[in-house]
Amino acid sequence: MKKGWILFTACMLLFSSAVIPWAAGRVKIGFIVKQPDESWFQDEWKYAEEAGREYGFEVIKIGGTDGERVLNGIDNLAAQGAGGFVICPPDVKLGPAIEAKSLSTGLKVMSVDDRFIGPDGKPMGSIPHTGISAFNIGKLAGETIAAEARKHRWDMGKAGFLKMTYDQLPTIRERTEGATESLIAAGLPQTHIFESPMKTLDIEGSFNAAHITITKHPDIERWVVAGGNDNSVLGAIRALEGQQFGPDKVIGVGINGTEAVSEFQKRDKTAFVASILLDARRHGYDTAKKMYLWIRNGKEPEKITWTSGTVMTRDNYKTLMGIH
Ligand code: FCA
Repeated sequence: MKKGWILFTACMLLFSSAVIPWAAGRVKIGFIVKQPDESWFQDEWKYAEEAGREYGFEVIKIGGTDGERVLNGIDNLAAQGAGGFVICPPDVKLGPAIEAKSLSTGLKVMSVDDRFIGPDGKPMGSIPHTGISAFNIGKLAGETIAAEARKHRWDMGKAGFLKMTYDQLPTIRERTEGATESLIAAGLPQTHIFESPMKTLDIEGSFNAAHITITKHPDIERWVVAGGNDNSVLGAIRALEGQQFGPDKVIGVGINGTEAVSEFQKRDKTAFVASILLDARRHGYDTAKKMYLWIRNGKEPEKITWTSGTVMTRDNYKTLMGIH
């Protein structure tokens, strides 16, 4: 009889750890990001780990810089007994493949920042997502540029707009479109919108794209710069500096805030006057916590969460970022 019980208990233990990985111990979740070297994503990881410490789950961080790394990463998560993962994909078109992989491995999936696109070209409503209100945040970036231009009595009718685009990613396209709307409303002529498509969404991609545009338009004496995130604007500002356009001739406003801090810490002001600070905590801590509760209690997260942003400048960044 006793032997029977031991056998039964052993079987139950084996069964539970094979079928419901978390039953074996602490819940594990994956947090996969497309650009692990960008401070925005390091912040998301940091906040996800904070949630993990508070709720007692483990966060497995994975740099998913391309499709292969993402799919292998998901297999690894399954092998390690994770119950699900939060992901900012390297390409939104990978959505269906990632969903299929999560189904075959039995892992739950939520997206953050960049929303999956389905085979029909539309956002995949089946996957819970946390993203930013991209168009409005872009508009706010444009309005911040316009306010700065007014402060210095610029004639917007003469300024050129370095529109740092990355249209393959809808959240970025919406941001640059939002900024354009505000700048037009502030008097920028349509003919002064100079699209500068970035090949990669980083400082180098921005630098290269801006360099081409600046060289093509030697007649422009003052530039305004907006893009999808801080790095998209920072590269362009560096390219302008290289062509003798300093802060008296350029106004740039980024988005994220995380990459803006080092710019504000420089002793001399640069043309990077502000950034729209996004809520990295909600994107990292909240998503990780939601994934944990989904695995632990079966509480499925709401399908969509949009977050907002705050204008951050040299004057208020210490307060907003909690820097002393
Ligand atoms: C995208 C951008 C990031 C960040 C995030 C909220 O993923 O690439 O820099 O802005 O949206």
